[in-house]
Amino acid sequence: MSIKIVTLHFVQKQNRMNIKKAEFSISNTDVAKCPRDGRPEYAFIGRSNVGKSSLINMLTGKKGLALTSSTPGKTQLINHFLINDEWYLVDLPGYGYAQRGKQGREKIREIIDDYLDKREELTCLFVLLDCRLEPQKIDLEFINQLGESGIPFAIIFTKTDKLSSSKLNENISVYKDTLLEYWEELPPVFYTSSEHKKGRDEVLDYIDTINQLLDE
Ligand SMILES: Nc1nc2c(ncn2[C@@H]2O[C@H](COP(=O)(O)OP(=O)(O)OP(=O)(O)O)[C@@H](O)[C@H]2O)c(=O)[nH]1
Ligand SMILES: [Mg+2]
Repeated sequence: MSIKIVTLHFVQKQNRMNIKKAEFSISNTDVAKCPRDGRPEYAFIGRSNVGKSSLINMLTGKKGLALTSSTPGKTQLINHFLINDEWYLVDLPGYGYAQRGKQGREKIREIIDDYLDKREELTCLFVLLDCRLEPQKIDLEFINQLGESGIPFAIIFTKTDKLSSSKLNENISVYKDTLLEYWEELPPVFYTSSEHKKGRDEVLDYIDTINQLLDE
């Protein structure tokens, strides 16, 4: 099976985005109650504990903006953060957390699927993958589903501070080969460490370039 994915590929301009303002906007489980101002938004998804909330704090430079925890299952709502009064970062609950039980997992999955299905403002979804792990079935299935529903996405490998550069390269190469078994091409890929503030400029510049294209 070869799925054609929708990605936003372009030559990135070297403009450094400046986060002048980052503020919490609203949290809810109901996509109909998300902000209705039409601003573009960029959401973070991935398995529980992969580092979504930490990444939002690292990108915005505000440590306590999104709540984080060493225990999986911390984020349970759709959280909107307004950036520079112009666009949103969205922290989503993680999928696949076993301790939540089948019912709990299904409820979270419904919130996520509803958001992905209905939220027209979603401009790019960043799928976070823990760089230490081999390709996980749940992540591959999730990404396949994005391909089928035509949602533009990019991949972020998180927690890169936890691996040596040789092990990191090895893991990422295995991951890319696995992705290419399913897809014709790779989406944009980023490498981050919230601990070492790595990958910040690359992710923010990518968002900035898309925002500028939307303004044209
Ligand atoms: N070493 C290291 N630890 C990280 C990094 N990012 C996150 N963590 C840690 O991983 C744990 C989970 O981080 P969160 O940001 O809460 O993860 P999440 O994906 O938002 O989790 P849920 O909200 O439960 O879905 C915390 O203990 C973080 O300190 C990173 O880049 N490096
Ligand atoms: Mg979280």
